[in-house]
Amino acid sequence: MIRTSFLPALLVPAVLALPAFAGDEDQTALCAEAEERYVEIFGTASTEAEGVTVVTMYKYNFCPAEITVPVGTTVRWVNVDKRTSHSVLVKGSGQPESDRAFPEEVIEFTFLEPGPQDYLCGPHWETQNMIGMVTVEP
Ligand SMILES: [Cu+2]
Repeated sequence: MIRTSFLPALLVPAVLALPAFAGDEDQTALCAEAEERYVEIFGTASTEAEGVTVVTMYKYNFCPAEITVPVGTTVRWVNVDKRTSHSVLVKGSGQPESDRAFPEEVIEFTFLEPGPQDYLCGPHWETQNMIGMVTVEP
């Protein structure tokens, strides 16, 4: 009963928002593809990686592009592309850009400072807008 009464309220904003978020729809499909690649390579879902939060790098995107994690979390970026290499530069960290991760390779970074942390892929942020954000909660 409660569920049905909430349904109209949820539906209306979703329908209204649809044109503005067409890009997000593409992103969702792309990230689903990235996850399929991940499972092909590693044989498990990315959410099953132990002790880390996985973000895939695929077709010039980070998937998901925005995550929220508790302080002390290690993020593991996994390149599930077939050819392209990517890097990670966490802008506010004072750390240099990572080495390139080639297909099936990973980059890890542990977030010790709370707050929003922008990061980017060195070779592709400017031309392909390959950027992401980790919100670190205290
Ligand atoms: Cu890249």
